[in-house]
Amino acid sequence: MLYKNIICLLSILCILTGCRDQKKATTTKPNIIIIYIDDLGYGDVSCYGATKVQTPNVDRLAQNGLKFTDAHCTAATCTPSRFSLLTGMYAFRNNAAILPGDAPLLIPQGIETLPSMLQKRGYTTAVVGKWHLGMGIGTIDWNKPISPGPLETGFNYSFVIPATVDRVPCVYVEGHNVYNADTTDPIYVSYKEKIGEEPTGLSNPGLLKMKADTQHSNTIINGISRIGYMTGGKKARWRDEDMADVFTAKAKEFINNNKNNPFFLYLALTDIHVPRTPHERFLGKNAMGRRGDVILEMDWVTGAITKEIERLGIDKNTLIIFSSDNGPVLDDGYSDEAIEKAGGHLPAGDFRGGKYSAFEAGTRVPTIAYWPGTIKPGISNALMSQVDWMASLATLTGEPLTGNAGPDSKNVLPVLLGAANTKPEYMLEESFTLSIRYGNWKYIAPQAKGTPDWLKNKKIESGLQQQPQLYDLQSDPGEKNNVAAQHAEIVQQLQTALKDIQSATNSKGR
Ligand code: NG6
Ligand code: CA
Repeated sequence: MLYKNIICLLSILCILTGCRDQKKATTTKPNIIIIYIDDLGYGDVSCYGATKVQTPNVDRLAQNGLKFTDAHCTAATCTPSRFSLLTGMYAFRNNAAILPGDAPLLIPQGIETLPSMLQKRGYTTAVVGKWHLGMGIGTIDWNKPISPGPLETGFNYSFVIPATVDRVPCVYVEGHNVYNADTTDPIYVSYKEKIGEEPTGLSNPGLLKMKADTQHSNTIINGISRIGYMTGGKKARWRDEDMADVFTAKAKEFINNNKNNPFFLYLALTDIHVPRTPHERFLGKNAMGRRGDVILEMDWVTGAITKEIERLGIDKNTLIIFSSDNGPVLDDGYSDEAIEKAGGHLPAGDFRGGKYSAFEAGTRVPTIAYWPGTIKPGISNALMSQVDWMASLATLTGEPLTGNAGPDSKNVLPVLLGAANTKPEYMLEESFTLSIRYGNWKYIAPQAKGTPDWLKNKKIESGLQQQPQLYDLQSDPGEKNNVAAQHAEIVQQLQTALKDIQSATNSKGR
């Protein structure tokens, strides 16, 4: 009787204090889908203020989910951001920088990753889309099984392009093997010298769909010159215009195969990176030209995945996180009239900089967490970094990370699910230098060399200066007034915090 009474009392207490909901949130294993867009800027979708392009499917996630106004990828370029997202480790600890298409696997073997952690908790995991974290050891032979790669990093299934759409080899890799490989037409790749007899952008500009700068003027594949040289593998080559459809089909197949068990899908789209090659059904559909068309295409994919989850009746058991790997860029090597046709569109919203920049728009990206029935629709102004997703998803799916797993990843699950940020936290941004945020303060560490010429030539504001920079984003979101001289004590506080992060060697502060 007494036992029964205690149970009854505990149940009432639980209902009153909401611990039931908490229990549900910490013990369920929802499906998790990360839709990761390439180079999507803060202002590139209509729910974040774009007016020249409409993104109804992304907007639907924002309206029915949690829209973050101060969420960040960890770096202003792709490889470092993806590295941090998948390992819970800052990229500078592993010297992660933009990789060529034939680079070996960057993720150290044997470490816990976001997907390997989820695998251990019973998830089936997949990566579909852009990898850009290297594969193999040493020189890759594209005609043999390539390992280690995504499958050795915690994914049960992988269907990826090795690097970027503008880099060779222009083939998909499924598991360990080039997809549609033909042994009678072996693939060779070089980033050092021209190989094979195929035309290049420099030798045969008349064959090009889009003109390109010198770096993007090597082997022509599908009428587009690339970075790097490639020969062979004709049957295996992708057609850029089909890529969004191919990834959508593979993603849907994976979702269908795993609809009855917990799954994690990292869907890393290649839109809206250059070369911007929308499928014909999107071409010319937006007044901004190809850059607008690929925004429509990525919105379509987002809708296709959301609808598939609903069709299967698993939407209430699926957390979708939508975000980007770095800020926006208009001219990134191809003449696609992105600048000429922008027509007043602000890809970075009210923020300064973009891809390759230490200013806010380098890493502040559209970010939405959508989980009908669990995440209450709303807007969150909390500061959040993708490096913290690994620890947060660990907490969501069972128990916190332990040991050296995700050394820089902190559990911010309450923030991800909608709680307001309670206390200011430090947050790192990487972009040829290190910056640190604390509340509305933003400190950009000086960089001895200043802006490199290739960024100056593109008229990209790198945010790199030889002096310390401090901005108060509350009054100056556009980072126009460097107030370092007026706030020496804040500069010192942030420099010390930055140094502490740089010198930390273990899971300090988790
Ligand atoms: C740069 C390329 C750029 C793009 C970028 C990677 C040049 C001059 N520029 O090196 O076109 O491919 O790498 O973009 O080669 S990212 O989104 O994957 O980081
Ligand atoms: Ca990118």
